[in-house]
Amino acid sequence: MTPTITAFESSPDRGRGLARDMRVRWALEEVGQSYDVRLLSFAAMKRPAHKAVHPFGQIPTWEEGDLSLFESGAIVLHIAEQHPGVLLPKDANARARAIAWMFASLNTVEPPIFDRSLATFLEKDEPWFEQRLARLDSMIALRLGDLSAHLGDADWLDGDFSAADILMVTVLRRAQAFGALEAFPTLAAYVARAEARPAYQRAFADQLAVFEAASA
Ligand code: GTB
Repeated sequence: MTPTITAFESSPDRGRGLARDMRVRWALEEVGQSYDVRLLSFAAMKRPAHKAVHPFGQIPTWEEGDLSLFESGAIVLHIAEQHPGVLLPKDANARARAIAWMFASLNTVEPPIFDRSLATFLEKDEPWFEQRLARLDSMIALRLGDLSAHLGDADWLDGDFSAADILMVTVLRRAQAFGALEAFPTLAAYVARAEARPAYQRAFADQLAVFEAASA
């Protein structure tokens, strides 16, 4: 059965692949699974029909047969589990480590990066904005410094390319959009290596085509 995911009808990122459907599209391309996309306006996301699938009225979601899922990390994990050995190692310990990196991407690295993006358009008129920005920037630099040290000369986070790299790279691309990778060439090279993957490029082209069609 072909799964259906949801995405923005017209992404506010103007086709830069920064919304979280990108990580789901990329995972699907890596495992060679075709999929359908249901595009949603902001209004449609908040309607009961979509909130029955996503309790918080957001994208992305996943529907396949009688399974519906929300949370991009859970969806990427589900895709990886359906294709053993492609996006998660078969070895139990290596698999556990890859899953730890999936959580690290979403729980440890993404929060200050996402908060900074949000702050720059929701809080920029607040009197404490500059202090908040400085605090977020230093937290981001701390996380990126440790991540860069972990990566070192390795191509991927832990052995072979995995679902963890999909999540981490999509998080880092968000940081790259505001220049935070300039001080971390190891991470910029890691992102470039991932972006060179054919599966990434197909996913990127597909989400860009949605934006271009919407703005034509
Ligand atoms: N934790 C959830 C997950 O990982 O799936 C978070 C989902 C989420 O934040 N979805 C966002 C959404 O639906 C889209 S991705 N927002 C609409 C709403 O909450 O009403 C976040 C996003 C939005 C825009 C950009 N951008 O323009 O650059 C980047 C990322």
